[in-house]
Amino acid sequence: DRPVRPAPGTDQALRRGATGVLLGNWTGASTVPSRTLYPHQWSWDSAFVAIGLRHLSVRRAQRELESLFAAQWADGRVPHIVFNPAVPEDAYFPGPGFWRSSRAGHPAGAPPAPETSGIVQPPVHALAAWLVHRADPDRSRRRGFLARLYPRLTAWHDYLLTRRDLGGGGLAAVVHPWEPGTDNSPCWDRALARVEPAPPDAFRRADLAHGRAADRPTDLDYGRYVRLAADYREAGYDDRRAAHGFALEDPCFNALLIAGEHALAATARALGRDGTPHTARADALTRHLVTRLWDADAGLFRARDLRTDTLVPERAVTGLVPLIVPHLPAGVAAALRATLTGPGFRAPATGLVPSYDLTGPAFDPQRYWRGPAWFNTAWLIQRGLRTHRLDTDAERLRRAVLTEAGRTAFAEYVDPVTGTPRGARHFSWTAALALDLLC
Ligand code: 9WN
Repeated sequence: DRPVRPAPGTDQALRRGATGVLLGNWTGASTVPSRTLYPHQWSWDSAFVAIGLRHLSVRRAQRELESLFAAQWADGRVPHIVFNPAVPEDAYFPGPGFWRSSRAGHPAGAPPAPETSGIVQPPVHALAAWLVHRADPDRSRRRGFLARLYPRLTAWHDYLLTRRDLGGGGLAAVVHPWEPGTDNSPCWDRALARVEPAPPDAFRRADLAHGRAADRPTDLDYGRYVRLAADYREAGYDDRRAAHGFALEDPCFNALLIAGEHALAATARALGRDGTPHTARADALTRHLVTRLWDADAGLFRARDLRTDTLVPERAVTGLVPLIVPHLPAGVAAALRATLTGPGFRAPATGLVPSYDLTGPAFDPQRYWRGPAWFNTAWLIQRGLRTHRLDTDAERLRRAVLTEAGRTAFAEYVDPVTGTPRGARHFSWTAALALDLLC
């Protein structure tokens, strides 16, 4: 007898589809974001994946985070890519031969193995570890999951709060457009315009073998990404020595750090330790976030360019993600909600949140982080709406994530105007976060 297939469009079919994606993208120790476009382990992808995976296998979700932190550097940084040695060098650019992390003598202290990149991604990990623990606290305790991860998570946040406080204002800075995870967002255009691009014949892109050129960053973008990464590499990835031609404070990155400190406070308490140092750090970070990045007139947070010490004028979804911060000053959450439901960020075709202001001058419905709607930011914003008891809005967004994830075969991103799926399909965090919202 053939098993009865769940009707397409039902929650059961979605659960089955999401499970299939996560099983298919599992490599034995971690999950690739996409079998074709991204054949290694990515830092914030792994955190989002663990959040979904905990509903299928708590053990795998723990492994996902543990394998990432096994590649942590001595200075505390968690690299944005951990390379799979079984994958050929030319399958992804820039690969291990570009980053050369294991080369001896880095003051930053990269591990001898595995090979990794030298930059970071947003700190979603402490939140993910806490949610994975909560899925099965007994099993977590038996394996010493939190006890083993806690010092590593603390070292990771310490790195961001010390070496990366480049502006001296108490927030963490990103030093490459790949670090905030929103590579070609218009937020980075002005800062990138000051970077001399590497010549086009100095590198070979692998992404265009799998993704449509119109959906991806341009060659000029890549020239600048390569220049910045090579300069950092030549400075030994040492933040005290590197010139950091690109340095910005991103609201999404710092909001995740705040959520992470709150998760570390809960983690410390679960381990019988004092959580108050983390709560104090979260409160201080929240104050700095509001002082340095809140724009009341625009009704959202903006990135601060540390080279000019000015706020970037572009309005992006990353400015709405601070809704996940629990103790915002009076009026901020309501203002963010108004922006979210206003003409700039309400995408009627999908109900998702575009990555960039629909009415903004640089809006492009297809190209990556310049307009398309992504599922990880939608998941974060729906969580933030719940944090501030905006449950009706949160429920609407939750349903939109589920509908769009299923309709698009777990697309990497979606054209917010037409609903056309873009980028990779069977994308891991889309499946993982849909699964999380089903449970
Ligand atoms: C560079 C893996 C990653 C995501 C990022 C997304 C994209 C990489 C790329 O893919 O970036 O890190 O090659 O474009 O922008 O958020 O983590 O899914």
